[in-house]
Amino acid sequence: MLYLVIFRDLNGGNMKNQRNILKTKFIISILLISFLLFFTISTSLQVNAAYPLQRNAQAMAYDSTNDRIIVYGGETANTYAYWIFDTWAYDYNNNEWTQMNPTGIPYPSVGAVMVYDSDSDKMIAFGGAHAQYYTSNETWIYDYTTNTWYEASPNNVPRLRSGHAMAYDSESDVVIMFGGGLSPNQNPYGDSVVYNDTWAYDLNTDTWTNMTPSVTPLGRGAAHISYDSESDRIILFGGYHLAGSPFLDPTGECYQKDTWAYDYNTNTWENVTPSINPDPRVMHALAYDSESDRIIMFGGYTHLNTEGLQDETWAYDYNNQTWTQMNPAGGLERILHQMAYDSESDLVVLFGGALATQRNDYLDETWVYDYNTDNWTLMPIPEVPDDTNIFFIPTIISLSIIAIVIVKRRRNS
Ligand SMILES: [Ca+2]
Ligand SMILES: [Ca+2]
Ligand SMILES: [Ca+2]
Ligand SMILES: [Ca+2]
Repeated sequence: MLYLVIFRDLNGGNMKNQRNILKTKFIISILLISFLLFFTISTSLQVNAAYPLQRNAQAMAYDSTNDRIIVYGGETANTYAYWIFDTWAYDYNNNEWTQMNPTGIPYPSVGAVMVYDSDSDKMIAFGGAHAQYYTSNETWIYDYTTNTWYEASPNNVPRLRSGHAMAYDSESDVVIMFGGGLSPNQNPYGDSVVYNDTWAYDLNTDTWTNMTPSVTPLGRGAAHISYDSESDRIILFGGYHLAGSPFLDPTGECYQKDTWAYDYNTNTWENVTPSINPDPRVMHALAYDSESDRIIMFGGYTHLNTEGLQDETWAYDYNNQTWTQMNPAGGLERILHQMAYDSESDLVVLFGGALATQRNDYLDETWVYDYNTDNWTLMPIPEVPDDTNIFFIPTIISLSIIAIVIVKRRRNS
């Protein structure tokens, strides 16, 4: 409406000033059109997507206060140029992804691990890589309610790493981190050293503590841990022990199939020895279904399978120390995906991952797993929100006006 008001005022001029008026109209129209086009394009780029880009090695966790799955970063193609730094929130109840465009953006993008601190209602992310040759030991905090990322400044920080594992012990209100590694050039895709250190982070005091338990699992990267709240134990499975890319192990000896349970209260790792073990694997994901009291494990990579990629679903019960292979419909094999348990909906949500070891076939699918019915469901692709193109009509109107102005100007000259 602004340009209509301006044009009405300008029309008060006499015939002498007609050319100047037309010139002014022309300039104003150009300015308005440029602004609207710019706004339309930039707005579309930000919100046009109804769901996140395909990716792997992203960070993901469930915010139980707000009933949202939060996803941050990752890589959307297999080169450093395609690392992404966006934050998304997924609401399973409405199958709705929202791009958050938060204040503050963490630098670590690929391989940062994020967990939800339910006591503080904050996401806590650690490590990962900024870019080629820059592995991180930064601690970043995300608050969904204020839509803000900020970097914490703890005094005592763990070494630089990626490929580590993290989980939140809600009974003790601490984040537990185990292992990971670092390559000499800080390339996140293959480690030359792997760690076996256990750390605890307390957000309330902004303190990392090296726990130095007397017995620890073998050092490893690409493992996963998850917290069993009923038993108050952190459960670890898999990972690779030897340095180097996990894809380059010809014998598979570095792949682990041991199950460990960590109790923060006693600072004790227990080597659980279930009678049945899943095959050794790396780059899988774990999530704890608190309603069913089971750790759910899905996917990953193992040399024992000729194709390498796994589509197995397993459930671990710490109380009985048993792994049970589930039998849902298959075909979702992948690596470097992430999973989080939506406790309000009683479902494990899976997002992203890759379909090839060269990570050249990336996924943008959202799946949910219901342990009670042993069923994976592919969520329908969400539609682009209707209000995305709210600037489309004003742009068309502006284009029409400028066309009329140009025609009039030519007739009058
Ligand atoms: Ca505890
Ligand atoms: Ca349990
Ligand atoms: Ca359940
Ligand atoms: Ca939900």
